[in-house]
Amino acid sequence: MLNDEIKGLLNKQVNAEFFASNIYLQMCAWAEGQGLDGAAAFFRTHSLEERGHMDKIFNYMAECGAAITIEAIPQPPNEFDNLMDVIHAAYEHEKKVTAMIKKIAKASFEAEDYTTFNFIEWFIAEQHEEEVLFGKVLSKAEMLGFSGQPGQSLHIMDNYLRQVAANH
Ligand code: OFO
Repeated sequence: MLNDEIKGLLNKQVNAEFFASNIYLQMCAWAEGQGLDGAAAFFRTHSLEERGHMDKIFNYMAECGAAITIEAIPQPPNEFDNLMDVIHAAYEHEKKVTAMIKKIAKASFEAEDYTTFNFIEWFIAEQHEEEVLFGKVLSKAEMLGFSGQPGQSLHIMDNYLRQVAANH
């Protein structure tokens, strides 16, 4: 049985994962428009992953008999200066999600709701993985001296993101 605070936080997270999925889908669309196939594949894969996160929380709430409300999802940002700008925005977004997940962990621990605490641990590990992933992409960009401008490093970054998408 979930308490009201945890129900509220989980419901908020369901909607936040939808939003995250749309953010990455919009980034995918932006990359497609720039002819960056590798980046598009990377963000598409990520968009689907976020949709999977939404499903996971949705199912948990349904199993617990908690009411779920799907809310209006805000429009994601759709204007970016360049690929570097997109990568930074994605990394910042993941950090925000990590803070939300930690809030659920804290609330469930404090409420001695160890079932939810155990459930949300998967997301803590997942957020760590995602922050590491985006951190690696940023390090790669730095290593290449990539500023986001057209040129050989843009081509290398696009290919790198294609490989990451294929192996993730
Ligand atoms: Fe990017 O992990 Fe869910 O939101």
